[in-house]
Amino acid sequence: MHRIPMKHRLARLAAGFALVALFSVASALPALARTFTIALIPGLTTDAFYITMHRGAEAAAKALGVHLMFQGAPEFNPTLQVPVLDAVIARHPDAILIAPTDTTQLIEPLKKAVAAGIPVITVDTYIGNGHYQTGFGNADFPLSYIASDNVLGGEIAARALAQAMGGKGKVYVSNVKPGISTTDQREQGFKLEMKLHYPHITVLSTQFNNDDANTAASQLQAVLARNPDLGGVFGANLFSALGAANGVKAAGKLGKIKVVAFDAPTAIVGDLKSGLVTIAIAQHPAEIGWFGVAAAYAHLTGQSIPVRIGTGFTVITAKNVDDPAVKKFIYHN
Ligand code: T6T
Repeated sequence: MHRIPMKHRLARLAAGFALVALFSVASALPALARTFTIALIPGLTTDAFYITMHRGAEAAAKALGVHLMFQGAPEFNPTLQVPVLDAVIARHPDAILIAPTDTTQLIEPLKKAVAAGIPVITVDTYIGNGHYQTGFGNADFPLSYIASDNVLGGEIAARALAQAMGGKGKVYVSNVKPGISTTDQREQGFKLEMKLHYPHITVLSTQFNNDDANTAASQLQAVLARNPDLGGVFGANLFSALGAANGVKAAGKLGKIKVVAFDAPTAIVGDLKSGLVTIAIAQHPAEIGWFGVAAAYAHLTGQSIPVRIGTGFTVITAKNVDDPAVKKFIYHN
């Protein structure tokens, strides 16, 4: 057998090592490429809706090898959100995902992000009229809007409440405050549906609770004092719904005043089972977060992205709340 001299064998071995080393460097190259940082600024940090959205965003960030920054204010309030946004811009992430807490007050602050070269995508809520990349208006600059169809959500709520009330009676909307795209649209969809299809339902004045469940509960009592025949209430977001439901319970009107809830925190499960709440309209916040990160990543890597990504609802009742396919849409802290 032909024997290779030791000297040559060592030389071959060295060449082999060099090749392996080269390949490992080459395969490590993508890992050496810069990791994108994407910031997610929620409406507020302590709301199960945004906590669940954060979880979805984290899942996408992990899958894509992105660093996710989560910074927010403790309350749903533009005065508190703008300084958070400014601080995030100063850290210069590669993209910003934000749930703007006001349709007009966040326009100028977000322009600063664009001026700093940071692309903006809005999640859950929008600025301006929510029509982006149209070439007109002063708020069309975000690249995409990823959210539920909130007008449709309001329509679903109206139908459910009207049906629960046998198509007649007095109702009102328990809402956060004007100027928030999501909750404004839910109220709009609710009122339109009632007007078009339920002529025997009277919609009383909206009560604004500033995202405070205790305020929503006392407002229920006050509306009831003025309207002893009150038949239903639509809680247009998590705190409005929980508060309205608590108000109904405290007034001893369980089952008499029907409650339709937007959003699905864990507390809603008991309220559905006890009959306090007729339906809860769960949004898919994890999906919003996931697609938010995916869209930002796609943009950062040179892909074009949809200007609007619509996420769905899951309508939860006492009957289906234990079904795992439904239960998974309950928000978690
Ligand atoms: O309903 C959600 C969100 O969609 C809305 O914009 C603000 O309120 C919630 O976060 C629930 O509290």
